[in-house]
Amino acid sequence: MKQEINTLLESYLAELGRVPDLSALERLRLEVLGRKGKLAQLFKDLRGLSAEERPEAGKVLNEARARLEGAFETARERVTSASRKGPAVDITLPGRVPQLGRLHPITQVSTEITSIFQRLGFEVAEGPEVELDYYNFEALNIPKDHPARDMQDTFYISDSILLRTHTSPIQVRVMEKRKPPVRIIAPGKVYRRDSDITHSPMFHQVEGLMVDKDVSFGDLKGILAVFVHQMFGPKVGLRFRPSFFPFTEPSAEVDIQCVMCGGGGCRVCKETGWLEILGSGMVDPEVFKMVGYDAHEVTGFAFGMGVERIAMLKFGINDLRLFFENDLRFLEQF
Ligand code: 2U9
Repeated sequence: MKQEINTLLESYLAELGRVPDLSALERLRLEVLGRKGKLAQLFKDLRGLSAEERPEAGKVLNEARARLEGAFETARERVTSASRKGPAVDITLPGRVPQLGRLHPITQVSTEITSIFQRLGFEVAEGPEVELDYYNFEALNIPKDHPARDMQDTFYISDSILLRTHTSPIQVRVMEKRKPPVRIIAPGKVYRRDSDITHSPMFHQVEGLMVDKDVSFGDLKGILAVFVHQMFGPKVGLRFRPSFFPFTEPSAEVDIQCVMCGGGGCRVCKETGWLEILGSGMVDPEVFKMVGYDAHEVTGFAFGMGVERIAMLKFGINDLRLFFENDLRFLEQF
């Protein structure tokens, strides 16, 4: 029997050295150490031995079981650490390209507009989005009964505090603090109680202001023509159309030749050949009076534009809501 035990031990130790994975190992374990396995059978066979042979055979069998159990443990460690290493790396696979973030198209256009004016000597100015009624309306010659002040259009926080409806209060605050000459560009978010396909309750504006001795309507026309040509291309035509704003006099709206049809007339320009892109004018003397400037000493021009509108025209986008949905399929195109 001793011979039989040693042969079995040798053959299983050899197999354990080769076993490839956990399931083969388990099969082997049941075969030899299981309740109905080969060792269990040998333990049963001990009963058939004589009283002299049994102790010696029992000792050999116990030693064989201990060695096999140890060998199983070693084999288990070997196959589990091999499987943890995983398959070999395939160095021919293309690398993973990390997703790059980018600026929102509205930020890109706002920055582009601002940079054009910075190159023309304008300095960027900022101010609070939660404003006093005084800076948003009163100082801009918008009287108490003006329709722009209507609760319908403005988000009021209290009687005298509101969300700014334009970035103009930035210019008022700068003029209050500084003496002329002033040449500033004021980008930022503004808020109006409006929401449909062409209006969003929050949108972006860029406004500009230049105040000095002898600033003329000609200066306004020259600066805005440079802006239009840098923004939309040197061949795009522009025109100034008379308009009215409480804070400028005279006032003018600026149209450019339709970016879709080139001026021939299409659905986008409602067959006129022209698209309105901004409002402008000479700063009203009443506004200068409010900030303590002498309207006999200085003159100035101001202008304002909606960034979403400029971006829609520049990129040929027909639905304002696309800017606010944050759909990557849209945003990734810019
Ligand atoms: C001061 C004095 C004058 C800013 C101006 C406009 C004309 C204008 C609109 C364009 C489209 C707003 O986004 S929009 O709806 N803006 O037409 N804005 S002049 O005039 C100022 C500003 C500040 C102290």
